[in-house]
Amino acid sequence: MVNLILFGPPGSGKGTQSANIIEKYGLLHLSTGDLLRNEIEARKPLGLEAKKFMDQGQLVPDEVVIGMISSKLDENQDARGFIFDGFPRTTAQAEALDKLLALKKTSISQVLSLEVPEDELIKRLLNRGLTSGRSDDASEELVKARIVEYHNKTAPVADHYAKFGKFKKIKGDGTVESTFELLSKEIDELVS
Ligand code: B4P
Repeated sequence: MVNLILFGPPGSGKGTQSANIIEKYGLLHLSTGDLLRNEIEARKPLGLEAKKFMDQGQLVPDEVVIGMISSKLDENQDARGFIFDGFPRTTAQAEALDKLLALKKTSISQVLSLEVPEDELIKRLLNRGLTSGRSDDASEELVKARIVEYHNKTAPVADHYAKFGKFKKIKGDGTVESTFELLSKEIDELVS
């Protein structure tokens, strides 16, 4: 079983590359951003609570996202592997994920971290905001708040996995296709 974490700041291409990865490798995609947006669209209490944080560029509380991932792992017992996109975003989430996977007698195979300069991240997110209708892409101020949140709370997750030799940086500022080629090289080694 191959379990990947696609890691990186907002706008680094996690969602974009996950779509390519699931198509090529048949892994099950778990994106906490997508799951939260589904809850908001369905006007569920969890979504309405999460929206307060997302609209300010802040992370949603750990217990909310950990609970969501735990349910999804239970619902998909037969998956041949998972790609975690946008999760874990804090060290507490990483520790919880490790425990949930250990209960299923598996673990994270590799963290692939998309490295993109900050000015490119801002450009991409503001560009997406022109058409996505996503409130958290709406202004430069909000986009920058998300990047600050990433540096403060999410970047330490890299050390958590680097300790186990499971963290790998991937150049993410090329085209979607060239970045996918770099990711594929790494994933091919894991699945072979
Ligand atoms: P996410 O949905 O994870 O949002 P994201 O980080 O902006 O997405 P991503 O990085 O996947 O976007 P992509 O580059 O693919 O999270 C949204 C919010 O939900 C968070 O701020 C937080 O509030 C909450 N949340 C989610 N998970 C959480 C958790 N675990 N804990 C707490 N809170 C959580 O796309 C960006 C743009 O770049 C697109 O327009 C794309 O087309 C473009 N792009 C991608 N690759 C490109 C390339 N190579 N060249 C040019 N453009 C490219």
